[in-house]
Amino acid sequence: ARAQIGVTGLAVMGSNIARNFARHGHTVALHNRSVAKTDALIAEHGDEGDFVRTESVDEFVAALQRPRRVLIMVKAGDATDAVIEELAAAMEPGDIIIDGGNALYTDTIRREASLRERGLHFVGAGISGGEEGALNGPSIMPGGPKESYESLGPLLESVAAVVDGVPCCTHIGPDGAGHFVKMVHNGIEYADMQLIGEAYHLFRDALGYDAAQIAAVFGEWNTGDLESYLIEITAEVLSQVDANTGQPLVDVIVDAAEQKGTGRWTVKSALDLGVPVTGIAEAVFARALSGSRAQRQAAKGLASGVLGDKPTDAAQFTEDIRQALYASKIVAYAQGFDQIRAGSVEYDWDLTPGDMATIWRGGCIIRARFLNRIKEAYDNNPELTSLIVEPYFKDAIETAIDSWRRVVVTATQLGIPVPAFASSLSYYDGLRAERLPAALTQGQRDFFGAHTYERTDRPGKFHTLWSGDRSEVEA
Ligand code: NBP
Repeated sequence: ARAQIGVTGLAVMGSNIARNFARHGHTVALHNRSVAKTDALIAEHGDEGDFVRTESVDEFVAALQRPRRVLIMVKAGDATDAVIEELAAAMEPGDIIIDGGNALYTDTIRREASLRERGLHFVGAGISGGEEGALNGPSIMPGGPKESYESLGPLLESVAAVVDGVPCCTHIGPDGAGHFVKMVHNGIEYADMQLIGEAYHLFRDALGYDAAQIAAVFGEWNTGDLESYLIEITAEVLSQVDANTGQPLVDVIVDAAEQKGTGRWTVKSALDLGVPVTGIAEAVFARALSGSRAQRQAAKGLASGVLGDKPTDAAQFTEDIRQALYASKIVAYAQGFDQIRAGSVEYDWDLTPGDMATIWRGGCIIRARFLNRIKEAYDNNPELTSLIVEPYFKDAIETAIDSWRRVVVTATQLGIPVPAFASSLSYYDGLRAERLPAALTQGQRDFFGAHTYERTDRPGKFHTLWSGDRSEVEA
């Protein structure tokens, strides 16, 4: 047995990460359900490093040095359970199974518990960066037992992206912690993409810019505070011209966004945890709305009730959109980090939020200059209550606030939907409000359900005898 790591599941992600390991000098055992993918990988890239071709699971497991380390990169869900079962039957106590797929973190918790009983280590590792990241350096979020990271960490860190000499990989926390933070990462990615989409919509419909003009603005933005992978690829997508029609490609793509489910998972988890991730939720719903073809067809031609004119100062409105995007992005991250903290408490994971900011700086889809600021914020104060009160972000929002409001007002007057910009602003206004209408909600709840309320002037729980003499009693 000579392989340091085995990879099973050699579709695009698995084969790229196997090549990444091999390019870093590791001997990699290869396995796939259908041997054709294994052979294709060896035929096309066998010269990139030392690969061990295997056909059966037994042969695959026998090719590995102990403790054996196997990375599973198959379709998330039932396939993962099937592969784990086959591997576990062939492996021995102390061996490590890593699931690098997009597993739901509760599945990871279940799998970890069941494999622990059998003496095997199970590491649910979130891997971000798509196929390019898998090959050239992804951001890796491994959970599972801390001991397994001792043997696994150096191997994973050797293939991860590196920023300022720091690998974008660290032990996140026990059992499902790695897949949980990967899920929240994907939720933030949804919010970020939606915000960029809303900015594009405003350029198109409020300023009348064509795709090439908008691409130029995003290209320019990518040299400043907004510098990020998503802004960069936005400029590239908007610049692409369709070979068939000569039109900008974006103008011939059907405007119905699909989703694979990680954004939805993030919102479901946030609902359970009671964390208001409004930006992520609006992003998930905006995709759903775009795909509501029957309703959109039926709603065509409904009254627009447009008030006011399009902005006349394009330079000013462009800067307003940039500021609104930045402020809303701060809110989306603040909400995501709140969810990470809440998950940590709920599952007793003892997560360090600053670690996420560090390992998301490179390799992953949401990599951005901005994450350095979040890392600094958590370095300065690991117990930070919310990103929006940290001095740098507080100042950034103060600078942006007028622009942010102008963008939401203008969009509303023109009938351009901006659910993520608007809900992020409402979240901000909600958090900073002196008095929220929740007092009235509590009164209503007490009226119809005797749910009680607290008072501003003395401790305790109280109930008004609404159907009696309306005097107040202590509950
Ligand atoms: P896919 O998600 O398309 O899965 C294809 C692989 O799963 C093939 O190797 C296939 O084997 C194997 N497989 C299936 Br399907 N059912 C199986 C079963 N019952 N037993 C054994 N093997 C089975 O591959 P991918 O796009 O490379 O993604 C791999 C994982 O990485 C997924 O969990 C994905 O969510 C995650 N991920 C993907 C990206 C991305 O950008 N694509 C990014 C981050 C994470 P076969 O060749 O024999 O059919």
